Amino acid sequence: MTYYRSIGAALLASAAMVTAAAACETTFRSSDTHPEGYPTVTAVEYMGELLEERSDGRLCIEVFHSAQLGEEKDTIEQTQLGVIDMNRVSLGPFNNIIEETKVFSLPYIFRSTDHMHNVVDGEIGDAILAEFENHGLVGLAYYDGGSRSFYNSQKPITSKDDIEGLKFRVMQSDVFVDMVDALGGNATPMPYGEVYSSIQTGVIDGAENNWPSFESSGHYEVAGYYTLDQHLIVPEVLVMSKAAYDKLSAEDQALVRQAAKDSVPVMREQWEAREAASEEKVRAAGVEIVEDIDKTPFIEAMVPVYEKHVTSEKLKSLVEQIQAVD
Ligand code: GTR
Repeated sequence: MTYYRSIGAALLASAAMVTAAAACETTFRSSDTHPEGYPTVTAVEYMGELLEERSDGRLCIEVFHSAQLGEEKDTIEQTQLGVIDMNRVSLGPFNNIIEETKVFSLPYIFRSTDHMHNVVDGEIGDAILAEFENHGLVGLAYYDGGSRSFYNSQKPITSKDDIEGLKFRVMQSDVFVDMVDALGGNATPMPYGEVYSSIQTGVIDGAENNWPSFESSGHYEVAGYYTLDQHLIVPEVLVMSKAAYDKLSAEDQALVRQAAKDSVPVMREQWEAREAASEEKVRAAGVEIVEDIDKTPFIEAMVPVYEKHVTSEKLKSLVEQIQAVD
């Protein structure tokens, strides 16, 4: 009896799912490198729920997590081409494509997460999002990416000098290559998915990332030293292919933009919780954490990076505007 009842319930549930799916006139395929349950993934899923509800079931989003659609650099190209509809990525891999995004990827440009929020939630944030439209993309929203710090398999980094000679993976952006070089290390740009095995086999000594990525990628299993130098606070960004966006009516475009914006506070809340949970897990695993490092030599070493990348009047003015925000 119970058996038949549960089969009946399961059939009903799947019938309901088929009906809901059938009602979606358009399902946007959205890419993410992170696994199920990671705050960037759940935020876009939440956005999908809002969109479906507000469009009476016409517009849906399917999130392909865990890099199912590819690594970030490739999925960005595919989103520009319209092969992928939506993409949640770090702003870093856009640096070599959209110059203006560099200003949010400069080491120590943001004083804190609050400072970053004040910048991206204001006019400067909107201006950078608008730049995506010149590159086949529509910038929808910024998500949190915490602060990134160095980890490695060799030794605790207790001062800038300890970085000398260490080989670090960075995201595919010249800004980050120059950042590591300026600190005396060797930078290797590499897709995220290759980092674990590259540390394990000694191709690189380490990488840099925030607590949730350090934890969810399992990098902490092969890199037992984490130094909280917090050199980067790079926001994450949610973009849509302009090809997909342009097919929508003005009303639906507004629905998409609003649902994306409304997912931001939810994402921020989940991010905070995940940061704490990931930190706890990494600490419990016995990773050696250097917390009270003197950041001044790190900050001073970044002068040539700014000089090399902030060259146009436009970028110089953006940097000044960011620094002037509270
Ligand atoms: C994470 C970020 C990802 C990806 C990754 C990386 O913090 O959320 O989008 O950029 O870092 O280092 O490649």
